[in-house]
Amino acid sequence: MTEQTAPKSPVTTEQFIDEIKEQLKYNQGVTLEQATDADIYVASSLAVRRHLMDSWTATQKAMVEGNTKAVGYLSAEFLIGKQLRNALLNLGMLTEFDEAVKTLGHDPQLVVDAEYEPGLGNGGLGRLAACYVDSLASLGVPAFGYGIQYKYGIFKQEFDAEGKQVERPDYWLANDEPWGHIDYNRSQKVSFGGEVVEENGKKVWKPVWSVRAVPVDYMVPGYASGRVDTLRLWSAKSYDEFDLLTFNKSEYLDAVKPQVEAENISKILYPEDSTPQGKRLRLEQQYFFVAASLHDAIRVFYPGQDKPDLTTFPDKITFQLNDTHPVIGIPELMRILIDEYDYDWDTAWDITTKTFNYTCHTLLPEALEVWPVDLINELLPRHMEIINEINEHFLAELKGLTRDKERINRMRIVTEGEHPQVRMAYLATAGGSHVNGVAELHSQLLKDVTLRDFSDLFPTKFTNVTNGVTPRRFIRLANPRLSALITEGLGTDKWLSDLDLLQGLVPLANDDEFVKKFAEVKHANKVAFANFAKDRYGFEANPDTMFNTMVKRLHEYKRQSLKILALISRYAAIKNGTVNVDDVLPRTVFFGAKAAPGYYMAKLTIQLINNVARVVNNDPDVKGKLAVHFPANYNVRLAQHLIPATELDEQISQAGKEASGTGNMKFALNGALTVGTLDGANVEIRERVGADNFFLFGLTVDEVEALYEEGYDPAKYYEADPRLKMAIDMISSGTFSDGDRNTYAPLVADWLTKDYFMTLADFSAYADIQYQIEDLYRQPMEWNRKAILNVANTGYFSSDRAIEDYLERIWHTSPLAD
Ligand code: 26Y
Repeated sequence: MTEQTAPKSPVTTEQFIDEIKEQLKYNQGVTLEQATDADIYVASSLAVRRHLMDSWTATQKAMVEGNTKAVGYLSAEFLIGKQLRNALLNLGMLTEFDEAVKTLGHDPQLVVDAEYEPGLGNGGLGRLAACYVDSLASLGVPAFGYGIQYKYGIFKQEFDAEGKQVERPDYWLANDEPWGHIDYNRSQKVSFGGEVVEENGKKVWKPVWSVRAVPVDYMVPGYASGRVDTLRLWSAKSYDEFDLLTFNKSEYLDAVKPQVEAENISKILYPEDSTPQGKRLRLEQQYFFVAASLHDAIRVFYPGQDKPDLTTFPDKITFQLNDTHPVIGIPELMRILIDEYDYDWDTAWDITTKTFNYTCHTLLPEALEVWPVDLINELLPRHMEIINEINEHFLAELKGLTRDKERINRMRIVTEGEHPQVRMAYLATAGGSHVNGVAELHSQLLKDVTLRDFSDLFPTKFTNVTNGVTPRRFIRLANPRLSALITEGLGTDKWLSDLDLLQGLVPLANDDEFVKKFAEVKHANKVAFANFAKDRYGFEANPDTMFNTMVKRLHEYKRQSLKILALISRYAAIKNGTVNVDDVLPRTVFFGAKAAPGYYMAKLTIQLINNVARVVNNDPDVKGKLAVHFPANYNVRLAQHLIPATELDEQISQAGKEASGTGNMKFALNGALTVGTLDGANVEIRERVGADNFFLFGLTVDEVEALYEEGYDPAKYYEADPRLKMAIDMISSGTFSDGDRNTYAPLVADWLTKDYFMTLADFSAYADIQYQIEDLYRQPMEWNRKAILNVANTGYFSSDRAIEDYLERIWHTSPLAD
């Protein structure tokens, strides 16, 4: 990426004041005296949006007329976070905004706080999609993010009096939403159900119900690139016509039901993170947004053409499938080409396979989506025919490549048997040009294990693109103090568009003055977080203790249980005098995690963490030494506050289970040290920051495999390490359940008898490394030197670099010329 200095504001403060006033008057119809913080938020957002408009239309024009291929990022989730400050940053208007709002008598922070965060994603995959559209725009690559504007985003998490998770609906659209523009004039019709008939030797799909997909456009401003891309999120609206319906039967009500309920399609985000269930509505959602997006792209790139030459489609746009969720796009494009535009099979297949690429985000076999053939038949009968035909063609192709019948059978896209299913990951691999994993280790395991047969026969399809995160939101906006220090240290702010420049900080890790300034920044961030936490959550966090954080979805493989067991064991050791309280390094532990509503073990773990926090925080014996806080409803906003204040970050998943992780990158870039396993992108982070500057522990992938092979017995570890035994016994004795011995029995039973993710096997190594961590923390200069080296050496994990890798390895396209 060509480095850019910060953009210059298109307006003066005075002009911006006038623009805000104008919006208040002509859009909202309120006087300045009446205006609340929320009014000022809406007015300034609308004013800012206007400044993006010219670049947005220019970018689209250049895209359609230009000679560079666009990118279509198809994703069921975009966890974009709040928009206002990000837009201000990318336009160079942060200062003008602050000044204008103050002049108007409001507090800029309260105005920004009035924005309601859109929760249109579950976690890593959704946030990654948001970082990627940011980087596409910042690099000047023409792009569409295509997804769904869910009416209800990820549930709001609360905790009840017992510390259990309670889910509340997140009706974010009940608030003013100035960023999304609903474009009723560019809607698409998406149909479902019915049957396939033959007419004049041609297959014709006669669906029975339809839904209107209405685009809601969000502008995606590039940082200092002058380009603004589009995030187009589809919203489902009912048609009031029933003309499609063939209800000559008495089943009128049954027939119209899906039509009447069509708007349900975009009503709610599935709150699962990696355990797909065969849900009809989810398949409807997937087809809904993918079909609308493909038709939209044809409309955009072949305006006004009845019979466009779609053999050029792959030169116009390349579609990235963000996990298997949009994979139904492969048979849909085939259907469009064959049924709607009369192409023959081979031509259609050639266009389709050139158009799509697939990113896999998991290693857990149970997380790979499969759809029952019966369900697809019912909702999308023509697609099922096409999938069957793809399967037949693919099996024929395989026969030309290998004589190994078993292998061919393993690779079937449509399984055999009484309840046949479609394996979406296989369909994606067969139907696209490239398949990538999201970190080196993950991509290797995909090739060696998950998609091994495919990689053996189609080795050139497979590649890696290690994930990345946007430095604009996660350094500049989240951590202005560190940003200023980096700019001071490097003598330029160009690092925001070329994160490799952070390397220039390496020598400063030996400059005591700089290290002290860095330490001051971290401390100021801790104080700021403590204030935020007091204000927002009502708890006191002592900034003079180590801030130690574990934030991510709650999942057994991520092993929040390892963290809580180690914490309990430390607490127990103080309580029974095994450890002298004066020798304990004061530590404040923060958790943030949502559990899928139906995930029993995860929810029980949340309850345990909350109750450990309650007991520990109220115990005078450990006061000032150990505190645990679990703010509810971890989201992008909380991430932006907590990450800059964190000194020690936990990335402790079982090796071979976390595809990449992206929180790990955000923490390292903000100067936290990581305690972690050799999993996902941790491996690459450690390589780059240096083994001395990373706290590594735990089994490796190979050791995990070997242990499964020999027969894993967790009870052995419980007996062998008294620290572990003490912790588990303390839970069993009812310490964290008011004396009730049964509350956590299912967790304890699982640890002692199954422990699939080997928490117990890694416990001792994890408990041991705490001594190293604490020794280092007692030498603040040394700790901070290492923290600086983490910042300096992790520029690679910018999403700009990731997008450049996609451009080169997968998309084969480039930024628009000026
Ligand atoms: C099928 C449906 C229920 C579903 C919904 C969401 C399945 C999966 C997901 C989300 C998966 C996810 O967030 N995966 C994470 O993707 C990140 C970005 O690549 C990785 O860093 C992280 O390791 C991976 O768990």
